[in-house]
Amino acid sequence: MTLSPDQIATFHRQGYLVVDDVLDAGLLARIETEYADLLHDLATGWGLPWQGFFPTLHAAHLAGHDWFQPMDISLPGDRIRPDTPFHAGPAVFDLLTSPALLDIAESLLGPELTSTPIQHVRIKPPARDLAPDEARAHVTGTSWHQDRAVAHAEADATDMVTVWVAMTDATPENGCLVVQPFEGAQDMLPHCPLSQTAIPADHLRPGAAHPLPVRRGGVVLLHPMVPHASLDNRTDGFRWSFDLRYQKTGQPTGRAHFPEFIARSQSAPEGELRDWQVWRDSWIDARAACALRDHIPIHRWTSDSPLCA
Ligand SMILES: O=C(O)CCC(=O)C(=O)O
Ligand SMILES: [Fe+2]
Repeated sequence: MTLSPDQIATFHRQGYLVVDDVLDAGLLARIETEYADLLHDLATGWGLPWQGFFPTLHAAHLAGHDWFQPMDISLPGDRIRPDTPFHAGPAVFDLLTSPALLDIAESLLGPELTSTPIQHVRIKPPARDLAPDEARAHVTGTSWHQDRAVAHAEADATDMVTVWVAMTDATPENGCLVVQPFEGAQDMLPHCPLSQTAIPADHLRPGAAHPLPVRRGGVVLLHPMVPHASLDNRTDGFRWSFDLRYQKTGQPTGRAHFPEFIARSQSAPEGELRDWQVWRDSWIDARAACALRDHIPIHRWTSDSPLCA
């Protein structure tokens, strides 16, 4: 799905764009099946009966199992071990390389597209079931930030877009995204390493937060400089999304210790990655390399700024 000139202009003016009905039902179903198979195996290991995807995930969560990292499509920002689990399967690879998403990314970035390794799944349980100290932005609400700010500074000039994919309807009740729309040029704001890396409230415009509900199969596009957060999930169900990122090939991703790949190339199509197992193996290799070296912080912010007191 190509973006119209109006949509492209709106994206640059606001810093975000909601696009409905992007992904076809077949791909969504294959992703669900892949995640159900994954959770089925995890549940077997934990001695939990299979009750269907969300009920089993709920039971695993209440029983205190670490279900998030084995389901994520990236390695963690903290210490990586030789056996840190993650998920890289064929249906997720089909999502990363889906023509529908690449056409959107090409509309904004041109025809030489790299899939960046800054990508996650977020399957968020009801907030009432979270531990009081749960801080992970992949499990609970996400604090205000700019995506530019949570990559390394070497990528500050990279042409990049975040593509946030709704696997379930996202609503203000279940924890959809909220943005602070651009009002002219947007600087990088300070971020503080609080329980999450977050923009201090006095650097945000009061009352500017704008919720972005989107139906299953739709996407939200975020400019790397747009401040955004997500709401708490105040429903009884799970809120499921993926956030993926595409950029112009040849620029730094801002997370060089994780693997990127060429998702589309007009000039050299033979360089496009087409084999999901090669993609999975690139993450396995990155894990082995990271496990052997000192931990690499995933962003630049430290708590000694006066703003963070
Ligand atoms: O889904 C969320 O909670 C936050 C997502 C986000 O910050 C992003 O996609 O960049
Ligand atoms: Fe973000």
